[in-house]
Amino acid sequence: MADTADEATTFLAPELPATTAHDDGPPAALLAFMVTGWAARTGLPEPIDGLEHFRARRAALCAQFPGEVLVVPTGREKVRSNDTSYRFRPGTEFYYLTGNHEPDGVLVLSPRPGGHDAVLYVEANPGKTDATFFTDRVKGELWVGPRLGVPESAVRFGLAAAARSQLLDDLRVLNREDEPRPFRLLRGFDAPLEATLPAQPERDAAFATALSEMRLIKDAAEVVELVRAIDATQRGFEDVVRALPTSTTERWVEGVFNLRARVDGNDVGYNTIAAAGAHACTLHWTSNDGPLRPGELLLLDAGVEAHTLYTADVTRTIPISGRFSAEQRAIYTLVLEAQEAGFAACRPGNDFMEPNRAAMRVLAHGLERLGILPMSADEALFDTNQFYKRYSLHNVSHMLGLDVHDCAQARRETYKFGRLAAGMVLTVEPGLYFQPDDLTVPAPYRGIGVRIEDDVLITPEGHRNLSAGLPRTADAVEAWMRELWSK
Ligand SMILES: [Mn+2]
Repeated sequence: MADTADEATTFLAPELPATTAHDDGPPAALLAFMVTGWAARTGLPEPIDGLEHFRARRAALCAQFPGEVLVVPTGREKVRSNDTSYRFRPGTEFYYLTGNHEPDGVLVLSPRPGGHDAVLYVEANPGKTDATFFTDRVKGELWVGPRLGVPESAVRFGLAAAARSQLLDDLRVLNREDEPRPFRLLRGFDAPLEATLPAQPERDAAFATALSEMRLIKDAAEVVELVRAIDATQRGFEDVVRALPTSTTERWVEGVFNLRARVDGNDVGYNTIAAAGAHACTLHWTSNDGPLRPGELLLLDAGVEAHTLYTADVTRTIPISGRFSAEQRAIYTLVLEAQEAGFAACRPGNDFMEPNRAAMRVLAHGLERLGILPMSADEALFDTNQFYKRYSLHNVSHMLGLDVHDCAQARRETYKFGRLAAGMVLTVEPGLYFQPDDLTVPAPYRGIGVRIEDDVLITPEGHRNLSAGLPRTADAVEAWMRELWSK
């Protein structure tokens, strides 16, 4: 990182420590020199693609809350250590309604007769005649690149824009004591803003729920972006297979996949799970610090997040040396059969949980057939037993979209106990995991973990597997690896 003169203590955000230990402020003469002699900025940016989709989403939200002020912040940069931050990722709800990627923004929808006015509050770009461009290492243009600015944001995102520094005054005007207006705030993103508004947990939770539930059905533009993320993810999986003969660690696998995510998308949608051997039995193994051993399986659960922040969520379990052993193949084939049963239950009108029930029936009977289940499948499936879960551990579906576990604030009656409908996108991801120390499992199967995960769009006729470009059967996986290795 750059490490030159600044006046850090004056301009740093309060949550960041000063850097005066290694960095003194610039002399006044230098500052006066720095703010002169710059060409004027010219021109306005192009509007983002699909403005009409963002506008339609705002209108759909406002229609649910007539007469109320709606406040949706995107969040702020978070400190990783000392004075360095995590890479910023916009708040899902804010992005869904605006298309804006910058930190610190707040969308305010305020009621007027017949609807709402939208104002996007953004960090202003003071330009290079203001010394902060040079002295503010958190927001200064010379440190982190230019902010879009207020008039530019209005054009780019197709709505009225104002400086973030005006936000609190404007909210006070909207919320006058003699004429208070009901308002809703999306909490959890912007602590300084939250501190200025009275707590109203139930009303704000209902607002978060509405924002989650409106994302249950994806519009056409969202499906296009999910397909884009999934296609990039497929390329990432191919990269990993190509690199496998010379890869020796899980960390290498993670790096290969994540390179693709950063090149073809914004980032990974969640921390890559590169789990070799018995690590696959840890559901969210993200340390990825183990070796790759010939003869073992590699479970890769990874997704590219597109530039538009929609993410894929795909898992393949592949034999590191290119061929499944007999035991590995038996378990793999059973998980695949369970996934097929799950797919078959993916159609409009079915319960959200029906793919799960279908997959679990297949798993339980298959485990009985293989002599792994220490009781009958019927006994294991009995609702008050659910013994099969010792080996299957998790349900097979969750919604997918801007968040990998999308629509998480939706009510149970609309999500888990709701019905599938055309336009929903969900995963189908059965798995079997035999812990290496599980004495109920025959020894040859211990330490085997298999998950197969695809991303499915519910269509009026049934479903479409959006990640069908990656092979799924054991034979097809082996053939795919051979083919990639022969090139
Ligand atoms: Mn998943």
